[in-house]
Amino acid sequence: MKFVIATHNKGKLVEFQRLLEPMGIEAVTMDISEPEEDGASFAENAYIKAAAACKETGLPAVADDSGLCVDYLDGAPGIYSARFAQPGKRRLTVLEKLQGVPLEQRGAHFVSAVCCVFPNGDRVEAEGKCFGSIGFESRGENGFGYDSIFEQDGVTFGELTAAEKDARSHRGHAFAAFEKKLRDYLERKGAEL
Ligand code: ITT
Repeated sequence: MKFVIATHNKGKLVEFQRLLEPMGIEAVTMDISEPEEDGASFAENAYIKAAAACKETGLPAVADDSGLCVDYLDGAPGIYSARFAQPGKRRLTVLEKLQGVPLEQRGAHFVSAVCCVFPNGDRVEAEGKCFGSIGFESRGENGFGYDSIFEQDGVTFGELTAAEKDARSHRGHAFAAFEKKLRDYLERKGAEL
C-alpha cells in the first residue's frame, strides 16, 4: 500500500522513511503544500497536516507533529518548537533561557503525535514521548532540530546512531504504537499493507 509522507522537514523525512520501510509500507514524497498548523495540540496539528496531504494527493497520508517540552519553560516551546526563535537560533535560545539552571531543573521531553488519514476519512493516530534533560552545551552532529541539546544519561540525541535514536526517541515510540494500530485497522477492513 502506498502512503504519502506529509512533512517538509528533511530530518523528519529521513526518520519517517527509516521507520515506515520495515513495516512494508511504500512511503513516497510529493510536492505538497504546507497547511496552517493552527491546532491546539500535537495531535490536532498532525491531523491537519495528514488530512491536507491526503486531500491533495488522494493517497493515505502520514504526518507527525512533534516538539520539545522543557519543564523549566513551563512546557515551551512545545507545539511551537518549529517556530520558536529565529531559524538557526533555536537550540541556542533554549540554552540561553536555561543559563545557570542546575541539572535537576533541566528536565525535558520530546513528543511525537503521528496521524494517518485515509481517502475515506478514516484516521489512525498514535503518540510517543521520551524523557531526558537539556544539556549545558550543544554536542553531536547527528539527527536534527534540538537533538544536540537533548540528553539522556549524559549522551545527547545528536551523539546517537540512527538505530539508537529510533530505539529511544519519541518518534520511534510513536511509530511502534502506530504500526500496531495500523495493522489492527487494516485487518478490520480486510486490507493488507
Ligand atoms: P512539518 O510540519 O513539515 O512536518 P516541522 O519542522 O514544521 O515540519 P513540526 O511543526 O512538527 O514540524 O515541528 C517540530 C519541531 O520540533 C522541528 O522543527 C524540530 O525543531 C523539533 N523536533 C521534532 N522532532 C525532533 C527530533 O526528533 N529531534 C530534534 N528536534 C525535533
